[in-house]
Amino acid sequence: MVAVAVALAVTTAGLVVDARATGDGADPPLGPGLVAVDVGIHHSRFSVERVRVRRGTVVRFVVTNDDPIAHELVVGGDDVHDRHVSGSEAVHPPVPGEVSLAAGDTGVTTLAFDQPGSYRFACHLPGHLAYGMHGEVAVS
Ligand SMILES: [Cu+2]
Repeated sequence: MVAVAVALAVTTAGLVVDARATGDGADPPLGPGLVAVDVGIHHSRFSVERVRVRRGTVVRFVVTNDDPIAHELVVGGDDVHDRHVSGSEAVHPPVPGEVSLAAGDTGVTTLAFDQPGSYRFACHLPGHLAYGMHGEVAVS
């Protein structure tokens, strides 16, 4: 099932936790509430493999593309990725959970995770997913 996507007007008021936290490993899961997760892209790899959050967490993905080529970050359930795997959407409008990144660009996308489960983030530009540009958001 798809995560319920909620577009939010994200403010910089002190709601965002340490942007380097991912809730992975020994860290407790992030949330609930609004959290920020920094995701770097370098040599067509995401710097983050797994993000763990509690249900009811709104994740603000701050994505920095260090590469000299374009990338994207699309996050959601299987239905979201099925729609993108054909690559028919070359550039993403401001849809929650989807951001396109030109070379050297930084972008932000925000998605609410209201249901427990395993969601994925990926870059669906041709060949990038197969190269390994994907990760998981685990919602407990
Ligand atoms: Cu890519």
